[in-house]
Amino acid sequence: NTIGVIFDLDGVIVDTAKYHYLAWKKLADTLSFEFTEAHNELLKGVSRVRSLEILLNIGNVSISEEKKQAFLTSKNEDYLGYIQKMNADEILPGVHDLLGKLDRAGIKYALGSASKNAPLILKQVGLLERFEAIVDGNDVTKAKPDPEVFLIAAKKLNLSSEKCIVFEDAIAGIEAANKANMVSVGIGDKDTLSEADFNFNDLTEIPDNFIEELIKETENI
Ligand code: B16
Ligand code: MG
Repeated sequence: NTIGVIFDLDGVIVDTAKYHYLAWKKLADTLSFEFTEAHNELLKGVSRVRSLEILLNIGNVSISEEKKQAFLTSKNEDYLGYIQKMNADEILPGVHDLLGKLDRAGIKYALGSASKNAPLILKQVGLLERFEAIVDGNDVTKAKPDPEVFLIAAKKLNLSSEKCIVFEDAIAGIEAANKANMVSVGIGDKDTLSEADFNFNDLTEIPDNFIEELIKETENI
């Protein structure tokens, strides 16, 4: 009678949004329109293909399907250049403590990310072996806010949805967790993530007894 945890990657475990931004900005530069960090917020938690569509909308650019594919490839090549330089220093505050606590409590955790590069990023920062299961952009047909990614993760953890707690930094991710009937924990701005069951600015703010309390609460489910 236990629970499981599902972590989003970008914005919860590491901050890869800054590298996505640099790579998308380079593309916007070649297309001669402005792409700001505020624009980049719209791409958080969103799939690569959808991100390109949003970006092209911002620039009011319409291009052929062929060209889109070429842009997706070159953006990802630029992005890979950044993530290949990542190391354990880029793990966000509170991650080590929380994973350690879960390990000691015997609570399993999985990754539920939209990124097709998730395994590489986890390998770079030395966390690949820690996760019981990794579900990423390669495993899903429907992107967040569809709950598919988290439902597959729950299955891999051998747990029912109600027993899973999702840590997410994106609105689409909180929506996905709620749709999956999981406990949603918003990491970041409380007003932006107001749909979450719980809110914290970052993982260091999670109280010591948070997980224990959730175990008690879900005991009767
Ligand atoms: P890729 P997450 C998401 O990761 C990012 O937040 C989002 O900005 C990105 O477009 C998406 O992954 C796809 O990434 O191009 O590497 O497949 O937050 O779901 O861990
Ligand atoms: Mg995220």
